[in-house]
Amino acid sequence: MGTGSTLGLVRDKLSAAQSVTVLTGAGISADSGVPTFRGADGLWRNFRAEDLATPEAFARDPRLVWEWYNWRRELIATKRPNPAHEAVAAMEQRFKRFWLITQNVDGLHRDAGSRQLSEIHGNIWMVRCTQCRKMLENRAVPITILPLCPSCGGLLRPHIVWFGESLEEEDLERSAAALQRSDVCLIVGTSGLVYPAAGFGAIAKQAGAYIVEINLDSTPQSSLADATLQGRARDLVPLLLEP
Ligand code: BV8
Ligand code: ZN
Repeated sequence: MGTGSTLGLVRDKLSAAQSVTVLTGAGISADSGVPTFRGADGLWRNFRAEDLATPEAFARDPRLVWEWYNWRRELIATKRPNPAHEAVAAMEQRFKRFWLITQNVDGLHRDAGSRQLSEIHGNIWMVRCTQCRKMLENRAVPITILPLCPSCGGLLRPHIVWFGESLEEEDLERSAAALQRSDVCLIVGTSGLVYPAAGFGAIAKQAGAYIVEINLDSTPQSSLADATLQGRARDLVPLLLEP
């Protein structure tokens, strides 16, 4: 089916929906100029996210990991939400029950006004003390390398979920609750490779949700989608809200 007719179908599903859940990945921020993880521009000094976003890498070389995060903070600090982020934020007023689950750590959904959300992989503007676990917002650009805790002098780390680290219990619970009650689940701009987020579509599907995937390409979860809209999130997501 062409995008036109699929779009009409998805709009009908959404107009009848009481409860909508949206799952986003790096693709929704690509249109704001934030490099995706697995796209060509996802590399940094020929390191890959999987090599640097781990507790082992931080323990071995905290300076290198902080240099990577400082580079990303400097880049993200100049980026603004795009119409896809804004449309997702507007959905909070549109549906009786709405929840956003984002894998992105760039904070652009918050900047666009989203409040009903779980940032399941953390937020690049939040840091946490490795000693006293104090959490605080730190928007310094550049950030002092190595940043120390104002309370105990311990080494601060990004408040981000690294590979091999488990997600926060509260985020997992909120996500499961939203997915299990949704009438429609939109999966936007994620390659569906990173777990447990990559399994969230199946949870919603199992609970009877109508699954819509919005992506430039097909992904491992395209097979469970009831409708796929191929294209840029910034072009397609706003169209879902049109009367
Ligand atoms: C955990 C923070 C367990 C870092 C991130 C099997 C084998 C090996 C390992 C595992 C396995 N199963 C599970 C694991 C472990 C691992 C994992 O899944 N690994 C993967 C690589 C296989 N998972 C974990 O470690 C997770 N923890 O499982 O804990 C546990 C349990 C108990 C006790 C201890 C441990 C933690 C995962 C979190 C990792 N942290 N981020 C940072 O950002 O600095 S993940 C990282 O990838 C980002 O958060 C990112 O969001 C996420 C997923 O990537 P995507 O968002 O999908 O982005 P990507 O670039 O891949 O794709 C972009 C998509 O957008 C593409 O499809 C593209 O086509 C599309 N697109 C591009 N432009 C556009 C677009 N679409 C629309 N419009 C556009 N304009
Ligand atoms: Zn401390």
